[in-house]
Amino acid sequence: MGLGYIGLPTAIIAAKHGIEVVGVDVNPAVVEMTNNGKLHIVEPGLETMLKEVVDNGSLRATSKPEQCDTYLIVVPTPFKRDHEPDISYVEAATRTLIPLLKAGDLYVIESTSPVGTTEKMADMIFTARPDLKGTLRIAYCPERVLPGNVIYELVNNDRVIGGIDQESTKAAIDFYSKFVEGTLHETNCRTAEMCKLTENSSRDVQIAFANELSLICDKAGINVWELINLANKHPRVNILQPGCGVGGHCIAVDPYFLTSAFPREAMIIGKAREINNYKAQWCAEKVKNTMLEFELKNQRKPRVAMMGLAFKPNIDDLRESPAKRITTEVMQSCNNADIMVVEPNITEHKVFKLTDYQVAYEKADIVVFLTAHNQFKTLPWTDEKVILDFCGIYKK
Ligand code: SAJ
Repeated sequence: MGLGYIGLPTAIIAAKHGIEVVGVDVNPAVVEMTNNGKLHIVEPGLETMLKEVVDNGSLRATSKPEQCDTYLIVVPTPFKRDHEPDISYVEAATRTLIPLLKAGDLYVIESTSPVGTTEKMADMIFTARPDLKGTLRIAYCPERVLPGNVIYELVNNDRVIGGIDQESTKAAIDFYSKFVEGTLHETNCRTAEMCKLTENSSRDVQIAFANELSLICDKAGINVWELINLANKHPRVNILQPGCGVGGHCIAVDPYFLTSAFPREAMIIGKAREINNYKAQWCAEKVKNTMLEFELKNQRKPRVAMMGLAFKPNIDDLRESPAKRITTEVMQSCNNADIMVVEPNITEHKVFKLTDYQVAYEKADIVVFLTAHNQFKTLPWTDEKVILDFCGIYKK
């Protein structure tokens, strides 16, 4: 249920391993493209596999769920304005399945969800279908694949599998063992839900620590890249890399599932979110101040290259990207300054006019590195330009 960044690769991999898969999505374009063997997401090597499983009939996409034996809920769980988690897609998908469920079926939620969601869905199902009590297996199994490496990680990553009871956990283990070679770790559904939130919140906190160091070092006149490199020489220290903020649909989102459910207890987790969001504002201010200083010194407005829009290096995904937010803010704050926008991983953008990265670098007086794309690392450092390196291109 859901053929997005996770659901579609999961459907394809399961079909590749001999499981007959019906892929359900509310978006008719996704259904049509999938049945035509065309990917609607970017994932290396996946389209060949899609064509294979569609051609041999082991994967079929449709907009209406059909009676199966195992149901995976892989729909989005965004959050609302005030960072309240929104599980309405999980509820809606579950509701459409209730009439189809039969004794012995397996129902698994994969979507990142607030602690307690699986039990909530179990209550909803058993209230509508008391006949299924004790025979329907219900579990939670989060995914942890890295976009761009999904095929390998879906098969090889360990998985955490938590049922509402022992039989459910076992049934889910039996299912995933058909295509997962990583170790399948048994637990209960609340712990499995919490594990996903813990993994991503821990990363957000670690990144916040690195970003906080970058603020301190900027004020202290210390090269933060050199500092972190030296501190990490300690055998048990592993400080992550500062950036221009934290983007994407995961690390920047999942911690709110904990701060909204446990506002008094999730203190570091909440503060880390504030720091990572503040870092993007701090970068935007830095760019604007640097532009003003240039104008005062040179009696003309600077030509500025904003290098990178994607939310992390070497991908084309701009979702929740701090680089995009910073670029927008800088462009809005300085009329008729010459701002060149660079993103080598996309060819066009409906809002930004894109400039080739080498052309922008040559023409710019101020070069702002926002996303550490590999192409940028080939650009030579020069004292002729003002370089703001927020993502460690040169580590100077
Ligand atoms: N970032 C930094 N400094 C770092 C590392 C990352 O600023 O040292 C930034 C990145 O630029 C990006 C954001 O953090 O804006 C998130 O980057 P990421 O490398 O965590 O990538 P995601 O969000 O695509 O993937 C994460 C992964 N989770 C963990 O590493 C714990 C992935 O395994 C999860 O499956 C994914 O979230 C998810 O779907 O939950």
